Amino acid sequence: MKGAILLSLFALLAKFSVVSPLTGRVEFQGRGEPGPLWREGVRVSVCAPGYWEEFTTQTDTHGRYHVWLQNPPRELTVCINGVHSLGACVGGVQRVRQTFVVPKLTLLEGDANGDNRVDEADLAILQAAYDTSRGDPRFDEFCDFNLDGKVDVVDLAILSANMGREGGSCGER
Ligand SMILES: [Ca+2]
Ligand SMILES: [Ca+2]
Repeated sequence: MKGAILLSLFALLAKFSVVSPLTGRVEFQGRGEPGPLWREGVRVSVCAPGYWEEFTTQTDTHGRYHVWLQNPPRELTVCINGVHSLGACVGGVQRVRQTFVVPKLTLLEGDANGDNRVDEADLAILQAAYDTSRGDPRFDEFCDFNLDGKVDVVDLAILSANMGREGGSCGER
């Protein structure tokens, strides 16, 4: 009897709590075709007036990610950050059937210190680790933007291409 009451209580609660999947795909600047290097821990920020959620999740080898939203509004802004990329945002994301499908976003790399800007501070970090490979004491994975295990001219070119850029964001809660 108690169990039956609990079950109907859960059913009632479930009616009031709408859970919607959100899915999307990113591509990583400088990493070539989809593959193992496209798996990365990313931060997914979702916001709208009066709504703010943030998740950490992992992309798959095609850069796809999924999160679940609790009682989301009809329209969302979604921002994605990789480990050393600028935040990439898109607004006006709406539910299609039950799922929010985020258009593909390109993650621009070069933010070695994670402040959502690419500037001289990132260049200084890269310079300190320049011309090293993984295992070298000076090697710094935060400026190995293309994840090839080396900090070299390729990473420098990626950083230079984004010098002065600032990433998008959902802001703080
Ligand atoms: Ca930075
Ligand atoms: Ca590299």
